[in-house]
Amino acid sequence: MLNIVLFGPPGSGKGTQSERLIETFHLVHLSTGDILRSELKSLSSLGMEAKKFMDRGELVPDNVVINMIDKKLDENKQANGFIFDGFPRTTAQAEALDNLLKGKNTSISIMLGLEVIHEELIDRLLHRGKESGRTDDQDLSIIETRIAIYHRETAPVKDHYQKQNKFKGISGMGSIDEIFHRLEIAINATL
Ligand code: B4P
Repeated sequence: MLNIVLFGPPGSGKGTQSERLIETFHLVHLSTGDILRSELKSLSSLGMEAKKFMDRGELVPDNVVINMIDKKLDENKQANGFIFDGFPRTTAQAEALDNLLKGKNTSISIMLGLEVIHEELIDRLLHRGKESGRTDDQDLSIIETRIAIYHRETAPVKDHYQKQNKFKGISGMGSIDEIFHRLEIAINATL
C-alpha cells in the first residue's frame, strides 16, 4: 500500500495537490478538513461540535478526528493506499495513525512537507476566502491563529516522521504544475 501524508501550513497547497495525486496514484483522499466541513453542512452533532473550533481557527479535539479517520479507513478496505491531507496535525494524532495502520498491517510510506513563505500563505488564503466564501479564510486574525497553531502544535509532527526517516521537504512555491512534478518525483522514488 502507498500511504502518503501531505503536510504543511494552511494554504500550502495540500488540498490542491491531493486532488491531482489521487488521480495519478489511484489513492483514496482523506482530508479531515473536508470531512469536518461536510459534517458541518449536514448539521450533524459532530459538525456542530467541530464548528466552534474551526470558526476560531483552532484544532478540533484529537479524539474526534482520530475516530473519523478510523471509520474512513474501515470504509475503504480495498484501497491501493491513502493520501492523508491535513491529518495528522498533532503528535497524538500521528501516534494514533501509526497504531491504526499497524492494526491493518500497513504503515505510512512517506510524509511530504510543502514549504511556503508566510506572506504567500496569507495571500492564497485571503484569495480563497473571497472566492469560496469559507469563513475561516476571510478574517486575517483567524488565518494568523491557524498559522501560529500550525507552528506550535502541528510542526512537531514532522519530527515524528523524520525519526522514522520518512520526511521529505518539498518547495510549495511556484505553479501548481511545478509543485506537482516535485511531489511526483519524490513519490516515485519510494516505489
Ligand atoms: P483544512 O481544510 O485542512 O484547511 P487548510 O490547511 O487551510 O487548507 P489546505 O492547505 O488544504 O488548502 P490549500 O493550500 O490546498 O483545515 C481547516 C480547519 O479544519 C482547521 O483550521 C481545523 O480547525 C480543522 N481541522 C482539519 N483537520 C484537522 C485535524 N487533523 N485536527 C484538528 N483539526 C482539524 O489551498 C489554499 C489556497 O491556495 C487555495 O485557494 C488554492 O487554490 C491556492 N493554491 C494552492 N496552491 C497554489 C499555488 N501553487 N499557487 C497559488 N495558489 C495556490
